Amino acid sequence: MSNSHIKLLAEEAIIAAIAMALSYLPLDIAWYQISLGCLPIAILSMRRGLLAGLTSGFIWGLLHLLLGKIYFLSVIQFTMEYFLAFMLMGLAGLTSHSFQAQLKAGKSPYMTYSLGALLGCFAKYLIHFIAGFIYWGQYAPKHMSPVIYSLSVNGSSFIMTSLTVIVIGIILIKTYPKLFQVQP
Ligand code: 218
Repeated sequence: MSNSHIKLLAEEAIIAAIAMALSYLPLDIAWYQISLGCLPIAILSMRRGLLAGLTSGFIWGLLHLLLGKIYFLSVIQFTMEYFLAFMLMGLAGLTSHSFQAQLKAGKSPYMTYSLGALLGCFAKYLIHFIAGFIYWGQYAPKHMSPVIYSLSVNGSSFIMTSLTVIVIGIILIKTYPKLFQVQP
């Protein structure tokens, strides 16, 4: 393994650890949650690209298992929500190339960042939504269909998490753009 590979893997692991620490903040507000750990994964995905984002997201999910911070209803539910969903936050890296090009050219990268962040959050909460109506329906209020229940819980979590990741991310790009660029 080359030096740069080791550096990259260390970065992915550190970002996953920061995301995990943020998962402990009590951000289960009303019936929805803000998953603040999505922010460092989005930043790493912009900085290092799709594969790095997916890897770091996967480690973030793995840390939930190692630290026992999980809800286990079935093996498939668990695999979907703690490996697939967390990993898919790294899809934010799909816009990494354009983001880097815009930063370099001095063009505004905010829309590109926001689109990537939105994609990652959407994919993550789409998996939670699907797991939600298949496995979490028993927790729905009486007379509410599991699909509507899951849509309201995971749909609002998706909106609030995306807004948070986009707003704080844009502030960070404005104030500290170096965070989003690998230094030579
Ligand atoms: C309706 C419903 N309730 C709960 C869950 C489980 N869920 C939702 C979002 C995020 C996470 C990961 C840990 O924060 C989990 C386990 C669901 N999918 N649907």
